[in-house]
Amino acid sequence: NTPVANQSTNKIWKLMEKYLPNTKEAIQSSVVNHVEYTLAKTRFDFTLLHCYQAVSHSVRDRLIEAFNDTYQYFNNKDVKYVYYLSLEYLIGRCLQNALVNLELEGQYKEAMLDMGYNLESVYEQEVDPALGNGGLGRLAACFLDSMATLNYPAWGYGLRYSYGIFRQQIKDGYQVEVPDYWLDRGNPWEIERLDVNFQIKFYGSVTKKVEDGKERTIWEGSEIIVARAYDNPVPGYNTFNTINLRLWRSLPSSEFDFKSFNQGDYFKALESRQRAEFITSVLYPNDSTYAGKELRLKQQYLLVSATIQDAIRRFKKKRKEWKEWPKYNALQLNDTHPALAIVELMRILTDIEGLEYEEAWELVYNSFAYTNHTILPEALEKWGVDLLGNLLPRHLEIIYNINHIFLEKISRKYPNDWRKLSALSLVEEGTHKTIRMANLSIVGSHAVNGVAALHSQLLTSTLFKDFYELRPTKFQNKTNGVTPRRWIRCANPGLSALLNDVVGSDDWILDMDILKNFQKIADDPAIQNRWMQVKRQNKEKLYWWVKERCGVDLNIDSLFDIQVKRIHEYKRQLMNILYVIRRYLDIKKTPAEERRKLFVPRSIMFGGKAAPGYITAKRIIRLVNAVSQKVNNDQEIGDLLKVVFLPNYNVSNAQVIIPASELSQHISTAGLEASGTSNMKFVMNGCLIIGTMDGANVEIAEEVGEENMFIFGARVEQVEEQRNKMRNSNYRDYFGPRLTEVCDAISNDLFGYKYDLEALLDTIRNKNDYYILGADFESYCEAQQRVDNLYRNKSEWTKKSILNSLRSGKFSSDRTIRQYAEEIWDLEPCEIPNPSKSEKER
Ligand code: GPW
Repeated sequence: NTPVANQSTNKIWKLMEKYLPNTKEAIQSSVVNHVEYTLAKTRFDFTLLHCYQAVSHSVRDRLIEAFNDTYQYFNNKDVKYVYYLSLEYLIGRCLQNALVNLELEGQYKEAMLDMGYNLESVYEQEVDPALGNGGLGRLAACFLDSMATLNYPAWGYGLRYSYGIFRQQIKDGYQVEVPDYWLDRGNPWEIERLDVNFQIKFYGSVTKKVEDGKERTIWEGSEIIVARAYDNPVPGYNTFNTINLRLWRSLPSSEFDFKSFNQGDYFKALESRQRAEFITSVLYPNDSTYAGKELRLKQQYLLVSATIQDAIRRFKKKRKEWKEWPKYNALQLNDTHPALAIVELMRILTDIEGLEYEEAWELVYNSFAYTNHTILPEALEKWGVDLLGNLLPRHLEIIYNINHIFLEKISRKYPNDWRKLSALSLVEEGTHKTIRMANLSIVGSHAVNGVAALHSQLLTSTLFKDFYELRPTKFQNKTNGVTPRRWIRCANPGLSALLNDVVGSDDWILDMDILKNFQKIADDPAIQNRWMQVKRQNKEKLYWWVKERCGVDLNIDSLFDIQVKRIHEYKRQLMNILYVIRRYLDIKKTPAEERRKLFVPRSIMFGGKAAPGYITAKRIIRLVNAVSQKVNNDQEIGDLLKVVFLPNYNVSNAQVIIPASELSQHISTAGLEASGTSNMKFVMNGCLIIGTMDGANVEIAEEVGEENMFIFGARVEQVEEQRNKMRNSNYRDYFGPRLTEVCDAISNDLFGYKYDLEALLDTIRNKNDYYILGADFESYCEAQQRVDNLYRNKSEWTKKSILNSLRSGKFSSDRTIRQYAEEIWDLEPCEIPNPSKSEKER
């Protein structure tokens, strides 16, 4: 770690103070340099892919300048850091986002065009890094963008999976999962840190030793691997701040090797090296479902242990006392997946640093905070004590210890209240004893939050009620948000230009709330026209996307009606497709000459991945494709109704799909969608929502006005009542004739695939219809009728579209991150000076 030469005199440091200029010539020369010296390409084998790689490297150079300066500045200013811990980051493509945030897109466009390349087709060469499942991972990515933009001293920490979420193909109407080896063309954005490695231990045994009258605990792991850092710069918008997303990759440890090699079994030793590398190989493809696999626990611990070691190393360099830890560090848990961080910090502070238990707990408690993202019981992590105790024996001991001290306090406060005690306990007793990771996260954190007002309210009144009563001030709400940089500025350049003209500047990108001042434009016919033009251009883009990938010719003038999200029973894609069938049957029953009067032409699109083991979700995809096949090939129907399944929904596809949509569906059973975040993206892009009063839809309704949405269905308070009704009646009476007829059509094999589809229908006919599709169906159909009626009035529709967009300011992740910083992290922004200004100007 000693520099090779005197820092103040060595010429290398002086030379490095120069920055890359932003002129066309400088950009071109940097790109050309990378073509020649980084890629070693000649004119004879130079493809668009190589062009993308050279451009990315040239942008990366700039990111590195900013990134190094940022952390050096943070360090000099002795700031507090927030560490955002997440097992998932769905960052999406980087090139355009980086150029937009560095405010260089125009210059690069020009520089590339001048060399004969269209920047947009260069963008299309990039793989979409998909190191996440859905909303939770995408939220983490939006948060990084906002943390960088708002100049917060932050670090993102995660895992560098070799395989992200699988690529979805549709074969014969079924989902097929293809491994996503996203690194096969290299990754120009990351910086491999060969010198940032931490040892990670697994298994082994715990012993106690007495040293100078003090008991010491020693955990000796029997499997040792290494976590290596890969840094991914995250540029802020309109600032020189660039923060780091540090992703860990597992590697074999050389120390461990010597032992095995010396035992003489060469191949066995190599095998164990490969096992080490395997840990960060693949992202678990479950969304909102706990699988309980040991490999997943290893992933979680690797992230947690490497991150805590890194944070401690950084803190120690400051030479502060341990009691100052919470003053300098905030750690945010993105759900319970990284909850072991609480235990790992306790372990290091007590076993290694020698702090007293109470002292250590104080530091842990005051630095950690936990975000809950669901109340679905199947998503709540509960690790078996057998598995946890085997893999991390010392951590299990510490958990028992935390629990013991916690429950003693509880029983003093509520003597003999056994119900309370067992509800609050970190340990769930039973034939299979487990550790409740949510309870651990709550007990170890000074702040716990839900992700939308309704969700946070449900947490304190149901799932975490007993904890809430114990310490009501610990519980908060932080309504989710999304970044307008990626979701408007990058994804919808037409709308961005229009908003620039309306506002007279691009200030809205940093302050979405100012859009509210321009609501009067919603009635202006000239603006309405331009608004419709923008939407039409976006629809054209999606039209070609669909034609190429699905072979379906959509009518661009039809209503683009879209539901894209992970396939889940609670999200009720099934209700959507059952309504599509209802519409199909109704059209068929109507005399041909009256059809156009009664039905607005619609293109109904579905997209989303099903977890590979989630049979019902896969059957929903099968049903959508069966209906699509039947309806799209029915000559009588023509363009009145088209149904498409959009394959491989991911971030880059979302950037095409969302700006093109006119109606989007957010129709979960009330109470079950914690927030939803695509609802916010759709609203920003001037799309109307058909939805239930669930998650953030409730707050969207508050902001944009219920009259500008299509709200339907049971409210949270009514759901249980509806379930009870269902339990006591035959589905035929309960469904009503319209839904019954739809189910019968499927049963009568109108769409084929009877075996799969009957089983699917049974989830609502004979299994108590937990998600109350039957109860909500009629109200859903009525809302759909309101959609048709409004769409006939283009001007009214457009007015509502404009108002949705202009009133969506609350849902910028900038608002969310400011609230986290002020109300949980106690974190101040720290903006680095503009390096293009001379020393004196600063
Ligand atoms: F189960 N969410 C998700 F809570 O995408 F952990 N994956 C998950 O595994 C979980 C939640 C978990 C989603 C919620 O379903 C969605 O409502 C929310 O908007 C999003 O997280 C971000 O908060």
